[in-house]
Amino acid sequence: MSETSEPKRIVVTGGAGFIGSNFVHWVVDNRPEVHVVVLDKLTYAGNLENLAGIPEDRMTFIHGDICDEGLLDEVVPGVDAIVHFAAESHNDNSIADPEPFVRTNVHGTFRLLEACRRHGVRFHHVSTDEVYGDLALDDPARFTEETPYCPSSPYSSTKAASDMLVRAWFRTYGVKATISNCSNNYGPRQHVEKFIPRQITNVLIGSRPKLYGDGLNVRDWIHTEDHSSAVWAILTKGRLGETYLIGADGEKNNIDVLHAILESMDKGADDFDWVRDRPGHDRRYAIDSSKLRSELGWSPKHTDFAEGLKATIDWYRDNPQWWQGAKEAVEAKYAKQGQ
Ligand code: NAD
Ligand code: TDX
Repeated sequence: MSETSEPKRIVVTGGAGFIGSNFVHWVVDNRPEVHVVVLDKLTYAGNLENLAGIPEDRMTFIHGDICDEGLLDEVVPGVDAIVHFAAESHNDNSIADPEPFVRTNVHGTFRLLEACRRHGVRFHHVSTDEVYGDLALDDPARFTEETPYCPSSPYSSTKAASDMLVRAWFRTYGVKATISNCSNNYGPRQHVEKFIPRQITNVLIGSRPKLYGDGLNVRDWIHTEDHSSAVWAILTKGRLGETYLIGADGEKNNIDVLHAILESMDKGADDFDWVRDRPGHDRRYAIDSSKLRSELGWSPKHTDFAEGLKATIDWYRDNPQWWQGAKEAVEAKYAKQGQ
């Protein structure tokens, strides 16, 4: 069973956040026949500036909560699909205060699935590779769609729970759903709480970058634009009920990424601080995306990480007004946690 038709009107939840807004720009730039309805609560992570420049006739913005059943009954009828990015997304926040994660990531996804069931709407769920737990540094294995779920943090456990709801709503109620689990994204408009933007902006304000633990944890980096094209491929060509892993063969340890940032910004290799490790810190993520590549013919465009990182550094350097307002509060929160 597959859904090969191109949707004409889609709801993008979390479309004012990092990956959601990059997806909205991608759709507006690449699919001229599609109208996007962004539904976003504008939490600390949502920013209307992320959608600046999008023509009014291509996008409608709705300020609201995915947990609001009444609102969903107004927004969902008549659309062809929901692409669900909205979430509480930061592991460190989930360790400090897990409740909003359970609310938005689990209950919010439940509300959206129920709305899709009532109104017969196609659903694509954007999830993370963190649902699979972690791999050892010396393990040659990578995650596949068959890897058992084993989440470590409050964040990843709520994402795992939401994936399970999607599978059950497909099997039991026939909701037309797909799931994607993607690795770590980088690119413009990522919140300064996350690793790469935090280190870039620390250098820009004259502070020292902060590395957790021994710095050897590995993340599998993908440019957010490649995540967007993969989500579109799954939405339009993916088999219903299936999960697709999204990754671009970008495994790197944190200290190597930090050294690349320091070098690009004319700093010395030791110009950073070691800080307290994250409790339960996952060691390594690695994605085998062969199913997505062979079945749907997808491949990433941004295969040169050093080049993508330089462009990301330039974006933060050129757009200080975008991040300066959030920076102080984020660093005050980290300082309290010894990070
Ligand atoms: P983000 O934190 O930058 O953005 C989240 C957006 O969701 C914000 O605009 C926020 O206002 C909105 N939102 C939060 N709660 C809401 C609610 N109750 N109702 C409506 N809107 C709400 O997150 P991101 O990094 O862009 O991640 C987007 C999605 O991609 C998430 O589902 C995340 O789990 C997934 N993901 C992220 C990564 C990554 O590297 N960042 C990797 C794989 C998957
Ligand atoms: O200051 C820091 N220093 C540091 O060493 C921060 C903020 C992070 N780190 C480390 C922790 C991780 O090993 O860098 C790595 C990346 O950290 P994050 O940017 O917080 O990402 P991660 O926890 O890997 O999760 C991200 O990828 C998967 C996203 O935030 C999730 O939403 C996504 O699901």
